[in-house]
Amino acid sequence: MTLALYRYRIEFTQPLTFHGRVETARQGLLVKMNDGWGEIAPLPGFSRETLQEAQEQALVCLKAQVRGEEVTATLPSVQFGLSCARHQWQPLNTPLPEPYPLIQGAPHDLLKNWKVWLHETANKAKLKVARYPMRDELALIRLLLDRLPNLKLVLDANQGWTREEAWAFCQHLDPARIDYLEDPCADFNDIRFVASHTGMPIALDELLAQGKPWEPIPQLKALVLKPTLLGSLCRCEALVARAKELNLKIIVSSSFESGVGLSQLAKLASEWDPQQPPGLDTRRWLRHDLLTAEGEPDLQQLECLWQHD
Ligand code: OSB
Ligand code: MG
Repeated sequence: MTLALYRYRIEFTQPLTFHGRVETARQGLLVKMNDGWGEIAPLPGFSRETLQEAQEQALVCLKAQVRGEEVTATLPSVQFGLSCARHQWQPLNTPLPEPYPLIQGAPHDLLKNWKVWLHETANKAKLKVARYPMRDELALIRLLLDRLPNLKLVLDANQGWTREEAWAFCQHLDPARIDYLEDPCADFNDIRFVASHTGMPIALDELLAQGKPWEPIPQLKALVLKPTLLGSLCRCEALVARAKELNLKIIVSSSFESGVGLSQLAKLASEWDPQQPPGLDTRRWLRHDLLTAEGEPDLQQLECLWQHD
């Protein structure tokens, strides 16, 4: 069995803010098990573990495997990467809808250059909210919805509002033009309050990764699954089963992985909910990819940390 662990670094096209932390580049690990690859890339500001911790745990698991022992990873990014490297991937059979665009930037810039981000015919796009003054964010939302009559917006507050702030914001929105509002607040009771007082369709994302309690409410429309933050494919599949039971959309979403992780996430999306455009538009902020033209990781761009043949 060939096992190897590599490290990569990819510059972002512009600095990005993750829960208040400004990052200029993405760093992560690729794990190889025979012909299988997996990506281990904890996201600063979102993952509980650091890259260093993930690297140490991945090495412990890989070295145990060499000795014929089984050590179970406990860190979500390591669980995800190892389970991907071990997974028997089938080729993508149903073509997946294009990822919906993820729009980032200051409202006063986007008011001028929103056309850079959206086609005239876009029917779904995602915008971060709870970052700038409410008036500015609402002006941008109004402009986009006015100009693009077929557009429905996904708004993501990243748990940034109190229930009162979320309520105030939503009073200015038409729920029929909002595909769903992701994580308005950090606490499920506050989300329930916002949902029932505004009728806004809701999706859960970070709350799932944080392992916080939730239950179905009439306005809950979707679960956003970020496997790098959730952990093993098994844990993701349990959420997929729960979503199907409750008739919720499943949105597979990236955590700024390289092309290795992104192509696996696309396969998972086509398996779990092939109708839904996935949340994989993070690719546009990576200055380059790690894949060759043949779709294999390019070893020249990777630093080998450990190898066993
Ligand atoms: O806010 O959902 C988020 C990526 C990394 C960390 C957090 C988030 C995201 C995304 C990914 O938005 C793209 C998507 O979900 O459409
Ligand atoms: Mg989100």
